[in-house]
Amino acid sequence: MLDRIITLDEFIFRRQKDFPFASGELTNLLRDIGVAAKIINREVNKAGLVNILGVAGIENSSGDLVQKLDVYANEKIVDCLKNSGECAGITTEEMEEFIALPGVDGKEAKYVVVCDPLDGSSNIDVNVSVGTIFGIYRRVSKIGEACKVEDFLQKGTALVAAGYVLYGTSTILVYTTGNGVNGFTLDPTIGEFCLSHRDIRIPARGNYYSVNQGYYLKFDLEVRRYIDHCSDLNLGLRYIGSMVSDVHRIMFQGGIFLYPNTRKYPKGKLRLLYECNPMSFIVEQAGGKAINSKLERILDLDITELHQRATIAMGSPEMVDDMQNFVNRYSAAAMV
Ligand code: FDP
Repeated sequence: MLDRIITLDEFIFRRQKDFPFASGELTNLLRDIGVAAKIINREVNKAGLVNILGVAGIENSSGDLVQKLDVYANEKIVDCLKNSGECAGITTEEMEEFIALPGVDGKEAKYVVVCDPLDGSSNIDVNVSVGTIFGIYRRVSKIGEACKVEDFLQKGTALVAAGYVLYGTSTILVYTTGNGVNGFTLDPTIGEFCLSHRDIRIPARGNYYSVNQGYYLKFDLEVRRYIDHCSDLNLGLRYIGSMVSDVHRIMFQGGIFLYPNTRKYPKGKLRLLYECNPMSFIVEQAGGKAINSKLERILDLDITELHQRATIAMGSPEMVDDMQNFVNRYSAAAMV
């Protein structure tokens, strides 16, 4: 039980004081992302009214053009970071190229942000949970000059902070700065994210596995055998089809989330920069594991393109180890 309400801003500020040389820039940046999350949350909550307010791409009754929510979420994140002055550049899953942001009031920023503004967006029209994922890197190019693509093409191990916001039955923001994972639930009555889940730890095992089993026949043999094993163990299948929601469940109840290669997506579907790396950083910080189908640690993968895809298996550490054993065993068998 928490004895009194601690807001996200207060928590971030307190944590800053734990780092003697912290300048407050990361603190401000995290706070700005929290503000963007509240704005997106407001719009996500109105999504069901879309038939009343107007259909995306068409003018609503007030004469405003109604936007698709993922486009809206992208704009809001970019706007919040543009005005913050703490961000040298941003790249998102929605944009072809990154944007370099100019300094504000003569101050040059040292961080860049990567973001999937609305993950699981195919779920919006049917009122199923969606999320926002973000990651923060320290730029590697010279501060004072426009940021470069190299600032974004950094391995997951270089992440300074990462988080996600889940717009579910309640809205929750979960983040890490590499020192544990904490969750904050939005209290709509006061408009604040309040500390609700301190030091989240993923259970070593869980009772569910999460994969799009509709693609079963398109998976490699070793993945199919692992899925059979999960079924043999009587594990339940849970697949929302929104990565943030599926991984969030695993953060608390344990389990494994898989998005392997398929014939349609030979390199995997999910994006390394916007989805796999930030979520893997969070999962590892909570005691979990995240690897790809070649059994490489996600956070160690080289990244050469902003929109690079990756395969992924993440979640409870012992379940990821099991999956690893299956891959080793059956891929060796396939080579004989
Ligand atoms: P979406 O396409 O709806 O945005 O990366 C996007 C993602 O959703 C993940 O959130 C989700 O886990 C996955 O794709 C769902 O893909 P499938 O429909 O192919 O299972």
